[in-house]
Amino acid sequence: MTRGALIAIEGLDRTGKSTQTEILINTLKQQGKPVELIKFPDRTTQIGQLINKYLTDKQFQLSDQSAHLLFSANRWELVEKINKLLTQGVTVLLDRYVYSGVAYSAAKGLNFQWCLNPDLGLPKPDVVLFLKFKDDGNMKRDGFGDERYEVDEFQKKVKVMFERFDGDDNWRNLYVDGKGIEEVEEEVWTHVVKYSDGLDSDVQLFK
Ligand code: FDM
Ligand code: MG
Repeated sequence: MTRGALIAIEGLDRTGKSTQTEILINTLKQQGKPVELIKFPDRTTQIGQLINKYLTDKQFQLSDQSAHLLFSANRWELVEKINKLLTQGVTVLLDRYVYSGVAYSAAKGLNFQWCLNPDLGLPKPDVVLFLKFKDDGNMKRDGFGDERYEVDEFQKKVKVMFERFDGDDNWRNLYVDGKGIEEVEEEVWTHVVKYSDGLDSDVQLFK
């Protein structure tokens, strides 16, 4: 039975993830391929609303560990939905996922493996597109600086943590420096096209 592909788009803030996921969704839809977008954090659930408060209200205090576990819990809230869609042959596009979860928390000084532990058992993406600036170009983009983590020094630490996943066989670096939306879009497609009709293999889990 062919299942849908699980595709994650990752990156620092203001690297174009949401723009590219939206384009990719449209491309797949135009080809008549069933696809669903899931954005993490999903701020609409009960846990998601708490996360939203944490991100937007700097007075709202949570320990780093508690915040981390909420982000993970937010993924576990949606795992049933993700698995069901994949089984139905729907391509699931994730705008941020486990990798953001680990990178942002580990950048605060929490142990990397400790950060990954609560996500063990979640479905592992078939492919991860990591939108990446060679320098700190994301921090110069409009809109940067509004939320809790949008601070230059912190973003640099997050980048280092993201890069610890580089080398995983599903990881694809996609450099966006100086590129227009369409150029990035084409590159995204070259990485995704082979998954666009689904896969016959079982979905892997984080372990
Ligand atoms: N973020 C996102 C985390 O710290 N942990 C997570 O598990 C996830 C999914 O939340 F700064 C951070 C990353 C970002 C913030 O994300 C909100 P969006 O994509 O800007 O909404
Ligand atoms: Mg953001």
